[in-house]
Amino acid sequence: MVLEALEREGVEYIFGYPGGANLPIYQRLAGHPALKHILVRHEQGAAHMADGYARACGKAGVVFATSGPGALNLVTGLCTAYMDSVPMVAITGQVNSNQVGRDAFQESDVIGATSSVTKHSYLVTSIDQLPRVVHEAFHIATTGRPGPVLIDICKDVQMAEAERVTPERLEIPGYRLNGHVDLHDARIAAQALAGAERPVILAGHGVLLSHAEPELLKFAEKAGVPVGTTLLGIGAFPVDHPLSLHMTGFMGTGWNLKAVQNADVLMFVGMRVDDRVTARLADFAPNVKTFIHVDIDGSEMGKNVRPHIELVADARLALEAMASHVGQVHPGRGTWFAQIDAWREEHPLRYTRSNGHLQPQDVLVDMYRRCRSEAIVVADVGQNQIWAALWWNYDKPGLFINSGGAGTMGFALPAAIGAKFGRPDKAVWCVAGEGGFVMTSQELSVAVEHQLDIKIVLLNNFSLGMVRQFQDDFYGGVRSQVDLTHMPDFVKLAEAYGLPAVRVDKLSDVGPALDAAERTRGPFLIDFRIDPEANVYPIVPLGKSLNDFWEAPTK
Ligand SMILES: Cc1ncc(C[n+]2csc(CCOP(=O)(O)OP(=O)(O)O)c2C)c(N)n1
Repeated sequence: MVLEALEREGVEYIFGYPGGANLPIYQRLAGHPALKHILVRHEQGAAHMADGYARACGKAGVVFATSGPGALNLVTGLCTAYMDSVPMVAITGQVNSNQVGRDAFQESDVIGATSSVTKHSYLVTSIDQLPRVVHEAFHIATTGRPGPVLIDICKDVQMAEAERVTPERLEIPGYRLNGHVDLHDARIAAQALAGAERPVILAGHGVLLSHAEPELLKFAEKAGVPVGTTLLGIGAFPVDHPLSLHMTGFMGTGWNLKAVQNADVLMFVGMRVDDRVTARLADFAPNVKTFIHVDIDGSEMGKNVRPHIELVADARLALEAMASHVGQVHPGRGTWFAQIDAWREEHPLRYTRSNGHLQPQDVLVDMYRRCRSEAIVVADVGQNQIWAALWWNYDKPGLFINSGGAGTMGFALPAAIGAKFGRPDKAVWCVAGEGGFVMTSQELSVAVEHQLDIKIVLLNNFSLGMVRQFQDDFYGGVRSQVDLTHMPDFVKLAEAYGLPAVRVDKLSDVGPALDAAERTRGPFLIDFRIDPEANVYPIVPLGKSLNDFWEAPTK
């Protein structure tokens, strides 16, 4: 019943790992050839693969794990998906229903351990609940604000027999979807932005999830409003568009932060306005008279910044409604654009080029030039993530995948593998620091086993770079436990797993190494040994306001 329900949901891939408590399901897998099972090397890898798959192709990612340690290994991956609103269905095996709560072998309270990082969860103790809960889980995971749903199925239920009764309609008590846009509020919001002297829109992941990019572009152009994105919202608005403010937040561009801090009307769309966006909340956007918030999740309204106008709605529908009610655009708009241009000139993105070391930007700019706005780039967490976010003019949606909310090191490699399964037609590049890479590097076996065409770009700075930078910049230069000089030889490591790899430590070798990666079919790894002192800029010092951002040194 479980596997048939997955087939009916159109599932193609399951990322999973077997064990005692889910063996009955695994025994039937061979009878369902439409379901392709990818055997991971660690359950965390399965969750990130399902996550990368879902982000790349838009369908829910599916995960299998056994009870106890198997299921608990999913927690970080579930949290990563939950924080970034990624649709996922995780099906875990549980001990027999009459053994629950009796410390049976490999028993753990998986529902309890995961309830704060799942959108919903089910403990299935009776065959009568199947296959209904599987269909409900997909419905909940993929509708409204998407998220992971966990189904914990007792082993005796997996072995029970019953007549299959597929529900014709899903009725989930308390689960209401808001498909309605309040046109009055949409008009007021549109007119507030169009009529403002210094308006700004910030767009988040919700714009990508609702495929609202064309509506956002149309509204912004019609109302003449500059648009910035969050880290997760990258791709929601073309970075090379004249109205683009690029990335916002505490590692955002200088001209974006200046615009936000001087705006008089500010709209958030499809985002939760977290501390990474606001920095010191008391000083956030102090000149704004009207905050507007558009989000499908009503619980986001006023969670961090209280809006004057709320639109609890799907971003695409809301922006579409707003675009037809723009009205008069403020005559002083040209002055606002000129001011933003001046800030762009005054605070450009820049980096040190001539200290004899390979710079991460040297690598990324060449890599991105080859991607030609077509490849999917999956970044890990840390400095590599922010460099990968800032050093390319993303002009299309869905090409940048990263763990923005949870900031999960170890995300990139398995998520890149999942992304490649989800979008086999796309080139997939994985960008990671060596610290995060080794957290899930066992999944290289999966890439090799399936000869996945993914290119792994290690930005190896011999340290936990982002933490090292924080210690240098904000903790008086006291470096504590950030040294990663004792790491494997990554070329040999790759060879041990069965994929080709090269090491690069000078600029002239960057191009040839990327050429080799592009020429090679299947996985390829490049260990770029970059400047160990390279830092991420701009950056807002911890606890400070967006006004206080630091820029890269000029030399
Ligand atoms: C699982 C996990 N543990 C710890 C952290 C805290 N953390 C954030 S960035 C970072 C350093 C990452 O180092 P590396 O992977 O080498 O990337 P770099 O910053 O050097 O690019 C750490 C330890 C985290 N985000 N995730």
